[in-house]
Amino acid sequence: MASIDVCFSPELLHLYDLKGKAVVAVDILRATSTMVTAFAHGVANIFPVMDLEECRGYAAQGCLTAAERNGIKAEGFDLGNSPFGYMGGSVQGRDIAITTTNGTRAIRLSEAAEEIIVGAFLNLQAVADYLAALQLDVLVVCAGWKGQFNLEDTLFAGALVERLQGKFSTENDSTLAALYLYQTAKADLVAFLRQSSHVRRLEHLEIHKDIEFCLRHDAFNVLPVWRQDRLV
Ligand code: 3SL
Repeated sequence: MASIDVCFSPELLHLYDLKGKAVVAVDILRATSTMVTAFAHGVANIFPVMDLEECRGYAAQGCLTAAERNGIKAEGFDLGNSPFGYMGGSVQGRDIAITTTNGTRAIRLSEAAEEIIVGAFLNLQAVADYLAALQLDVLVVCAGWKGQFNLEDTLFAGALVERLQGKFSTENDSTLAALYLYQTAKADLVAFLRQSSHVRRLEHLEIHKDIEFCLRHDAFNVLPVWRQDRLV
């Protein structure tokens, strides 16, 4: 039986062998939730990049550019990192280059994997179904915050483990920790996360509705997958 494991921060990726594995990259608040929302609203391709300058350069090839640093839209870019910025129809059929503080980094640092898919609560069942069919060993790569552990990405990992129980071996300590955390919190994730550092950080920026939106389960049946240099 294939296994599912959880890497709590991209800084811990050097401890894992990604070869032959499926990585689920996750940054619940908000990068991967925003990417899933963008695909659900008709975006064609997403180029996740690590650096502001590189991102800016994609404008020359017709991409919309999106950038966030420390929770705020970076100046001079078309879009920020709020899922609501990707809903109006203005992104339909477009390619987007995006860089965020942690989420795009988690994706790019996972490139040695056999498959990279982008996960969020918003597409949780689509992720679970894809992995169940694929039957590769899975590593959930939590974006965390500047190298440190965070609660919201770990909760997503736990939710995914819960959906894959019986289909994957779930016996690693990190996998069990994520599962138990999710089972403790799932009755009211918004309340549970009120004390988390990133929710407090974002609340200073008054983006309550982003937080509540990003915690919705199964809103979209889309699955962003990494192909060569982009998510499709
Ligand atoms: O760190 C990231 O990649 C972002 O998702 C952070 S924020 O939610 O936009 O503040």
